[in-house]
Amino acid sequence: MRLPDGTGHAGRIAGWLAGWLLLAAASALADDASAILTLSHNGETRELSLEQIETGERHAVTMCHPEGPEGTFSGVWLDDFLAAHGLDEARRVRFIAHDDYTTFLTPAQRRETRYLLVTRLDGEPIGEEALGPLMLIAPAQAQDALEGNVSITRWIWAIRKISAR
Ligand SMILES: Nc1nc2c(c(=O)[nH]1)N[C@H]1C(S)=C(S)[C@@H](COP(=O)(O)O)O[C@H]1N2
Ligand SMILES: [Mo]
Repeated sequence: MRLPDGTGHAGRIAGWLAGWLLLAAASALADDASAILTLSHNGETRELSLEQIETGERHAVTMCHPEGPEGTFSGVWLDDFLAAHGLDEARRVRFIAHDDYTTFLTPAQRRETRYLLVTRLDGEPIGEEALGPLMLIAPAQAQDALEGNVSITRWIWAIRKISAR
Protein backbone atom coordinates (compact mmCIF):
# COMPACT_ATOMS: atom_id res chain seq x y z
CA MET A 1 0.00 0.00 0.00
CA ARG A 2 1.17 3.50 -0.84
CA LEU A 3 1.13 6.36 1.68
CA PRO A 4 -0.67 9.48 0.54
CA ASP A 5 1.72 11.89 -1.15
CA GLY A 6 1.30 14.55 1.54
CA THR A 7 2.59 12.30 4.35
CA GLY A 8 5.58 11.14 2.35
CA HIS A 9 6.51 14.68 1.52
CA ALA A 10 6.11 15.89 5.14
CA GLY A 11 8.11 12.89 6.33
CA ARG A 12 10.93 13.70 3.97
CA ILE A 13 10.99 17.31 5.13
CA ALA A 14 10.96 16.25 8.79
CA GLY A 15 13.81 13.82 8.16
CA TRP A 16 15.81 16.40 6.27
CA LEU A 17 15.22 18.97 9.02
CA ALA A 18 16.28 16.54 11.77
CA GLY A 19 19.43 15.67 9.86
CA TRP A 20 20.24 19.28 9.26
CA LEU A 21 19.73 20.21 12.93
CA LEU A 22 22.00 17.37 13.99
CA LEU A 23 24.70 18.55 11.61
CA ALA A 24 24.36 22.16 12.77
CA ALA A 25 24.61 21.11 16.43
CA ALA A 26 27.63 18.92 15.74
CA SER A 27 29.48 21.64 13.87
CA ALA A 28 28.70 24.24 16.58
CA LEU A 29 30.24 21.87 19.12
CA ALA A 30 33.25 21.21 16.91
CA ASP A 31 33.83 24.97 16.48
CA ASP A 32 34.49 25.44 20.18
CA ALA A 33 36.07 22.05 20.87
CA SER A 34 38.40 21.61 17.90
CA ALA A 35 42.07 22.49 18.32
CA ILE A 36 43.10 25.94 17.05
CA LEU A 37 46.34 26.50 18.96
CA THR A 38 49.50 24.54 19.69
CA LEU A 39 51.03 25.46 23.01
CA SER A 40 54.56 24.26 23.57
CA HIS A 41 56.89 24.49 26.52
CA ASN A 42 60.35 22.89 26.64
CA GLY A 43 59.43 20.46 23.89
CA GLU A 44 56.15 19.46 25.52
CA THR A 45 53.19 20.18 23.29
CA ARG A 46 49.44 20.63 23.84
CA GLU A 47 46.62 21.32 21.40
CA LEU A 48 44.07 23.81 22.71
CA SER A 49 40.53 24.54 21.58
CA LEU A 50 38.71 27.87 21.79
CA GLU A 51 36.97 26.85 24.99
CA GLN A 52 40.26 25.75 26.56
CA ILE A 53 41.79 29.14 25.73
CA GLU A 54 38.80 31.11 27.00
CA THR A 55 39.08 30.06 30.62
CA GLY A 56 38.99 32.62 33.41
CA GLU A 57 38.10 36.27 33.08
CA ARG A 58 37.43 37.71 29.64
CA HIS A 59 38.14 41.21 28.50
CA ALA A 60 36.60 43.17 25.63
CA VAL A 61 37.60 46.35 23.82
CA THR A 62 35.84 48.15 20.98
CA MET A 63 38.33 49.55 18.47
CA CYS A 64 39.66 49.59 14.92
CA HIS A 65 42.54 47.25 14.16
CA PRO A 66 45.19 48.99 11.99
CA GLU A 67 44.96 46.03 9.61
CA GLY A 68 41.25 46.61 8.90
CA PRO A 69 38.85 44.74 11.15
CA GLU A 70 36.84 46.81 13.61
CA GLY A 71 34.34 46.03 16.34
CA THR A 72 34.50 44.48 19.77
CA PHE A 73 37.63 42.40 20.21
CA SER A 74 37.42 40.03 23.15
CA GLY A 75 39.61 37.39 24.67
CA VAL A 76 41.90 36.74 27.59
CA TRP A 77 44.84 38.81 28.79
CA LEU A 78 48.02 37.13 27.57
CA ASP A 79 49.48 37.17 31.10
CA ASP A 80 46.36 35.43 32.47
CA PHE A 81 46.51 32.83 29.71
CA LEU A 82 50.20 32.19 30.42
CA ALA A 83 49.58 31.99 34.17
CA ALA A 84 46.75 29.49 33.62
CA HIS A 85 49.34 27.24 31.97
CA GLY A 86 52.13 27.91 34.49
CA LEU A 87 54.09 29.96 31.94
CA ASP A 88 53.91 33.47 33.41
CA GLU A 89 57.64 33.46 34.20
CA ALA A 90 58.67 32.47 30.66
CA ARG A 91 61.72 34.45 29.50
CA ARG A 92 60.55 34.26 25.91
CA VAL A 93 57.06 33.71 24.62
CA ARG A 94 57.13 33.12 20.89
CA PHE A 95 54.13 33.42 18.57
CA ILE A 96 53.96 31.74 15.19
CA ALA A 97 51.32 32.60 12.60
CA HIS A 98 49.75 30.58 9.80
CA ASP A 99 51.79 32.70 7.36
CA ASP A 100 54.89 31.79 9.43
CA TYR A 101 55.33 35.36 10.62
CA THR A 102 56.77 35.13 14.11
CA THR A 103 57.41 37.41 17.06
CA PHE A 104 58.32 36.99 20.69
CA LEU A 105 57.73 38.85 23.94
CA THR A 106 60.04 39.10 26.95
CA PRO A 107 58.70 39.66 30.47
CA ALA A 108 59.84 43.32 30.24
CA GLN A 109 57.87 43.79 27.02
CA ARG A 110 54.81 42.19 28.62
CA ARG A 111 55.12 44.73 31.44
CA GLU A 112 55.38 47.71 29.05
CA THR A 113 51.85 47.22 27.79
CA ARG A 114 49.16 44.60 28.35
CA TYR A 115 48.55 42.23 25.47
CA LEU A 116 45.16 40.71 24.80
CA LEU A 117 44.95 37.30 23.18
CA VAL A 118 41.88 37.89 21.05
CA THR A 119 39.54 34.94 20.53
CA ARG A 120 36.42 36.69 19.21
CA LEU A 121 35.30 39.67 17.16
CA ASP A 122 31.77 40.87 17.97
CA GLY A 123 31.23 37.70 19.98
CA GLU A 124 32.04 35.29 17.15
CA PRO A 125 35.15 33.17 16.60
CA ILE A 126 37.38 34.88 14.04
CA GLY A 127 37.87 33.52 10.54
CA GLU A 128 41.20 33.56 8.74
CA GLU A 129 39.95 36.36 6.45
CA ALA A 130 39.59 38.57 9.56
CA LEU A 131 43.05 37.81 10.99
CA GLY A 132 41.88 34.80 13.02
CA PRO A 133 41.74 32.38 14.63
CA LEU A 134 43.76 34.24 17.29
CA MET A 135 45.52 37.58 17.37
CA LEU A 136 47.53 39.63 19.78
CA ILE A 137 46.66 43.30 20.34
CA ALA A 138 47.74 45.92 22.86
CA PRO A 139 44.47 47.76 23.65
CA ALA A 140 46.22 50.66 25.42
CA GLN A 141 48.10 51.40 22.17
CA ALA A 142 45.11 51.03 19.85
CA GLN A 143 44.72 54.73 19.00
CA ASP A 144 48.48 55.28 18.53
CA ALA A 145 48.68 52.14 16.42
CA LEU A 146 45.85 53.32 14.18
CA GLU A 147 47.52 56.72 13.74
CA GLY A 148 50.86 55.07 12.99
CA ASN A 149 52.56 56.54 16.06
CA VAL A 150 53.60 53.18 17.44
CA SER A 151 54.97 50.07 15.78
CA ILE A 152 52.62 47.11 15.62
CA THR A 153 55.26 44.50 14.82
CA ARG A 154 54.10 42.61 17.91
CA TRP A 155 50.43 42.69 16.88
CA ILE A 156 50.70 39.29 15.32
CA TRP A 157 47.53 37.78 13.88
CA ALA A 158 46.53 34.36 12.52
CA ILE A 159 48.36 32.80 15.47
CA ARG A 160 48.66 29.01 15.27
CA LYS A 161 51.34 28.36 17.88
CA ILE A 162 52.63 29.79 21.15
CA SER A 163 55.95 28.48 22.36
CA ALA A 164 57.37 29.40 25.77
CA ARG A 165 60.75 28.86 27.33
N1 LIG B 1 50.46 36.98 10.95
C1 LIG B 1 51.13 38.12 10.68
N2 LIG B 1 51.14 39.10 11.60
C2 LIG B 1 51.82 40.26 11.35
C3 LIG B 1 52.54 40.43 10.17
C4 LIG B 1 52.50 39.37 9.22
O1 LIG B 1 53.10 39.44 8.14
N3 LIG B 1 51.77 38.25 9.51
N4 LIG B 1 53.27 41.58 9.98
C5 LIG B 1 53.67 42.33 11.20
C6 LIG B 1 54.33 43.57 10.96
S1 LIG B 1 55.97 43.54 10.62
C7 LIG B 1 53.69 44.75 11.07
S2 LIG B 1 54.47 46.23 10.94
C8 LIG B 1 52.26 44.75 11.26
C9 LIG B 1 51.63 45.30 9.99
O2 LIG B 1 52.03 44.48 8.93
P1 LIG B 1 51.75 44.86 7.42
O3 LIG B 1 52.13 46.30 7.27
O4 LIG B 1 52.62 43.92 6.64
O5 LIG B 1 50.32 44.63 7.16
O6 LIG B 1 51.68 43.46 11.53
C10 LIG B 1 52.51 42.49 12.11
N5 LIG B 1 51.80 41.24 12.28
MO1 LIG C 1 56.56 45.74 10.11
